[in-house]
Amino acid sequence: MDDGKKVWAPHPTDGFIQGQIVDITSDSITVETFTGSAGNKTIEANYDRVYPSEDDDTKDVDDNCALMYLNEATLLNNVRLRYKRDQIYTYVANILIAVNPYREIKNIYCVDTIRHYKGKSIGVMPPHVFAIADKAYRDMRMLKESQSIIVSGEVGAGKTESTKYVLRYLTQNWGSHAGPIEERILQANPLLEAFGNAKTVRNNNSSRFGKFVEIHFSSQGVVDGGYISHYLLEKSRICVQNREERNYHVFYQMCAGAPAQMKQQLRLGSPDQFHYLRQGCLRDPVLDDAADFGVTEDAMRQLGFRDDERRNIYAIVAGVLHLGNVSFEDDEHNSRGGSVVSNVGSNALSLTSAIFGLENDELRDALTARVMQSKGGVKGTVIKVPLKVYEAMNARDALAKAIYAKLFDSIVRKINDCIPLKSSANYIGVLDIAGFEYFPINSFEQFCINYCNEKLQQFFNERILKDEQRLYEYEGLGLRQVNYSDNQDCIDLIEAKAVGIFDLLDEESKLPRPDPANFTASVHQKYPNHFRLSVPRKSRLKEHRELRTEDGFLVRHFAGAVCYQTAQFIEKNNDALHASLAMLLAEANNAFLRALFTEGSAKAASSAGGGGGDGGVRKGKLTFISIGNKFRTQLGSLMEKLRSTGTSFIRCIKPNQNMVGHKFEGAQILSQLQCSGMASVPASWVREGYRPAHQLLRSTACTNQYLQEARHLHPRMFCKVVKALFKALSKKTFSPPKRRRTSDSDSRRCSSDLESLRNRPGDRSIGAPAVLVK
Ligand code: AOV
Ligand code: MG
Repeated sequence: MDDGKKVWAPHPTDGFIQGQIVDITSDSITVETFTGSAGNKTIEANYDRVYPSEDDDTKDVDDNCALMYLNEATLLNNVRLRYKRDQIYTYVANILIAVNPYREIKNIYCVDTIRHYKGKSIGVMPPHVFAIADKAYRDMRMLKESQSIIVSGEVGAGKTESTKYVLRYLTQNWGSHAGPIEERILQANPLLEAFGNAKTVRNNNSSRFGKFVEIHFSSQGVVDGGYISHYLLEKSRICVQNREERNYHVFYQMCAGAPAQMKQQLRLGSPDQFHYLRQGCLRDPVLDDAADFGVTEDAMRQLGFRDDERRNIYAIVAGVLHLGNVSFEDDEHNSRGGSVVSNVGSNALSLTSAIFGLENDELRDALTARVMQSKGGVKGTVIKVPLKVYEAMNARDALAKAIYAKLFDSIVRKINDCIPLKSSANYIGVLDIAGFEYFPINSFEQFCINYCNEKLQQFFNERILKDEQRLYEYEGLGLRQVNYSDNQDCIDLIEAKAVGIFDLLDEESKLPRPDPANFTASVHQKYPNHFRLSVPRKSRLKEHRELRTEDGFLVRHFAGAVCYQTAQFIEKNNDALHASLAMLLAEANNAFLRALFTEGSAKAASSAGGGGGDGGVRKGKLTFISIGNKFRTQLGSLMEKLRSTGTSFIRCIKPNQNMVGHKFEGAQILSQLQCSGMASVPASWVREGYRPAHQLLRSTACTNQYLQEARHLHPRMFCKVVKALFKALSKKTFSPPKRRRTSDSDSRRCSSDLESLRNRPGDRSIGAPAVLVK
């Protein structure tokens, strides 16, 4: 590096800051920053954290690979320049970076724009989610292979919005024109969001479930139906929310927007009348609950939900709210303790019974006593054990959660019935899961969500970074390993059979008296020196004095360390409803409710059992169904599915924590780019002073320039590069690689991957070559 040349030095808030080198010692570089005339600051940094800057650092490029210097700092600067110019999308080769603008940008999603992107290769038009959707479609048609588009990013980064644009693009361009099927596929979104999204402190429309939406196409390439799979709705939210958060949107929508007659019939008032809503915040300034009720209602109508079906759904939602108002007090007439429904609660109890079609007395009994088989005496004798107030409240909450979750399942089932596949040659699936998240206190929900994000990150590594590596090998350049952080160890820690955290949790749950502290201790015992796991941070615990070290653990995820409080892991992991409540529901007069449990439970039992046979464990009258186990199985088959498709990636970036436009928090964004692997690929190219020939060949225009630049390489490297380039040029394409000494399946996969690269439909990446930087 020349003295006086512009460089990027690390900066705690901006990520990188520009300056010039003023001193170099044996282990660090001192950079004087350009912060204006008054008092230039100096920064001392490690060699490998100071990067060369582009000569013209005000010029942005569509594809980051077109930069002269490919490194984290120029990547960040490029994304920053573009964000300032309202260009929220940037490529890194075929991967799309999407920065959430947190405001409307004119015309970027309009019908005309959709039309302009149709049939265009990546790089022809400015970067866009539409271009990624189009590529998926062209790949699907050309390779006759199903495709998936994986949208990832942390909470609030814009995954759900991007997903909707992708679906809109696909349905609008290749709709059937014959039926309303594509309209229905789109309408599934507002409906799912009403029931499965909620305001959290990180996103006021946060998805509290994951989904994989498949659009199926006929052999003519026309939309022919859809299918939605959903993953793990967050159930705790139905009964409890943080003070600044809310329950699922639909509750507030009904309170605000339901027609007067429905409100009267279901006894709905303002949200503050309901215990399940009162704990959180009641209103969100951005959301219009009354208007959104209309949106939900329209969505159901357009999907083809009949009047009675909609009425049934609303009734269940209202029933859950009334159930939450059933309160208890100590039973003074019972010397053995126990509880009774309080005076205030009894009105709620009768409303709930009326809506659910239950006998008032039976519901009350089921909430305040537990049916058990007697231990001594005649075998099979059933006794009633009275419940304490807090136990009765738990029973009530468990019932509410079970009912709402089953309702959600049934809505997804119903949507799928409304978008049936007539035929399916191939599909394009879009994956939108809840993003990596951490709160001051994190529980089982965050644990599952973050585990899911680990799995996706691994898939990305596998698809992009490992493939990249294979190409290096194939081009015969003997490069060092592509540097990315393998997270297999973290995944094993969580999901490994018998010794992973999920199985340790199940182990404890199956005991007669499961104890969270035992579970936590068993985790720490199993992994005393695991890099990914440690005791919770002390500082974190100080803020919440009720926590002790043995009450949780800390996991170092790919996207950051998260402290989990394990107090409720055991109950949250158990999906089984207490026998007396389950029996009650199976006999409800409300046929819709009854069906939720008779149809749903059979399904749940079978899918949970699929996870290795230990999904359901008989424990007296109470069945234990492990949510963690079920989720692991579901994700396993999702990954299988993704591996069998071609994939495109959209990496969403959250620009700031305030959820506002025009605010670019460099350091936060840099960390997201690093975590998502976006900084890895180009960084390794730069380190080696080499850009793979396959990148270059997408645009022959830059081959000459490349050779010019390659002169700067070490002669031995130069020879290799030229050889690889000529080899590739003479064949115009790649031929399958030489057989490596790998397992059979591995090499088969490798050659089929290269095959698909070779056949990649004319995507052109406008890449100029990199130069050797050090
Ligand atoms: P997420 O899906 O990634 O979070 P969303 O897609 O819900 O995030 O985006 C959060 C908010 O950002 C939206 O409600 C919009 O206000 C805004 N937003 C996102 N993308 C755009 C865009 N392209 N244009 C304008 N505004 C946008 V989570 O589901 O919480 O992980 O669990
Ligand atoms: Mg979302």
